Amino acid sequence: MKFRDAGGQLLDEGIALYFPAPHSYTGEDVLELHGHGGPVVMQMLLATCLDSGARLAEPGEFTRRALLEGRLDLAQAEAVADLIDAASREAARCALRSLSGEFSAAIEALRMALVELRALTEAQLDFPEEELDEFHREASARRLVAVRAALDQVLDQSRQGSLLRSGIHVVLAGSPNVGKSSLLNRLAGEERAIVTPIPGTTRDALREPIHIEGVAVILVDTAGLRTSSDAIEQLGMARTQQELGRADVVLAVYEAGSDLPPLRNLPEVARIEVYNKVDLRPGFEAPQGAIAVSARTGEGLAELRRAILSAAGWSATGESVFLARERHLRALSAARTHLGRAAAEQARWELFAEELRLAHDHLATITGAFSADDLLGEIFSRFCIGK
Ligand SMILES: Nc1nc2c(ncn2[C@@H]2O[C@H](COP(=O)(O)OP(=O)(O)OP(=O)(O)O)[C@@H](O)[C@H]2O)c(=O)[nH]1
Ligand SMILES: [Mg+2]
Repeated sequence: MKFRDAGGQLLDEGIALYFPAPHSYTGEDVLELHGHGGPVVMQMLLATCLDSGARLAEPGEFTRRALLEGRLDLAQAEAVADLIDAASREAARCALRSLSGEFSAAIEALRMALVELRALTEAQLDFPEEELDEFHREASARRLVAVRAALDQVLDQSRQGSLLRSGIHVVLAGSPNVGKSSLLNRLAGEERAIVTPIPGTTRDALREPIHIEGVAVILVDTAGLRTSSDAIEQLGMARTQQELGRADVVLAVYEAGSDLPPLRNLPEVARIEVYNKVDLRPGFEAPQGAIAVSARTGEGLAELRRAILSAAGWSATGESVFLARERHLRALSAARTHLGRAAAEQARWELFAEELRLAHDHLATITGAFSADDLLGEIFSRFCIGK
């Protein structure tokens, strides 16, 4: 059809699609105009709509409306933003699964199990003198064990998924000249970092996003650690320490066959010991658990890639991973803590019931069954404009 402005002037030709409620994304009446695109024509079309009384959507407004109309729950709404922001194939796949409601269903199943357990418990509170007391206690203890196991599983799947959201931070650390920058270049498949035979080449931390088996990994090359009086090098080493503080996995890089002292003061995170330059040491055997590689020939790199994923806790089962947000992880952990307390309070029925209630409330915040308005505002303000 032809798009014209208020004066009848032709703007563009395109399609107008009408979605009557409730068969639209938001569940309301929606009219979509599809033009030819191009910034100028689009701007004119938009200006004409605005002049006729429309207004621009706020960030996340469509999804917010969909939520308020009950088309999506909170976890699904967040999955929309995750899908748009997905930085890797795996992340996009997981976001889509959350959007289709898989994560919400898992949370809902936990919540329902808790509701049943609570119903059983509260009934006991009303009739404390009943004879069946002991029987009920045992039944609820059994149910609690099952709910805790199910929650642990969801938490585990969510922790894995949270790695997909943010990408796995892998920091290369080691003495100068062991080949950290060369390894980064090899893993990235590009000459990103400067490599020279001069110890102390890298002065600043360098980040390089890569993918390993479809999983986003952020490699960080750092200044080699040694005692140095060079002011720039010292600043560089301070950055190395900062980066180490954010690492999910540390690659402690050594030179094969040289007896450099082991790295000290590494953070308490997963670590892989890497012996580089094995091409110079034929027959070199890496110590137990360490990996021998050559940035020059590429030897050992496939093994190193696999080791990075497994050290980060990524298992390639893929299918059952939830793209959880920090908020979800916190709620799940809080629920877990309360269930743990409930297990310890089985002799005191009122406290047991109260802990169950608290666990239930935390779970409910994930899908938004009882969410406060400010939480909604916080979530939607991070959306890209419109959607
Ligand atoms: N033969 C051989 N040489 C390597 C290998 N990896 C790195 N080198 C050489 O070792 C020297 C130092 O490499 P870099 O990658 O700059 O080492 P670095 O650990 O980043 O050093 P700094 O930035 O100074 O801390 C360069 O001359 C590289 O060509 C390897 O696997 N085999
Ligand atoms: Mg370097």
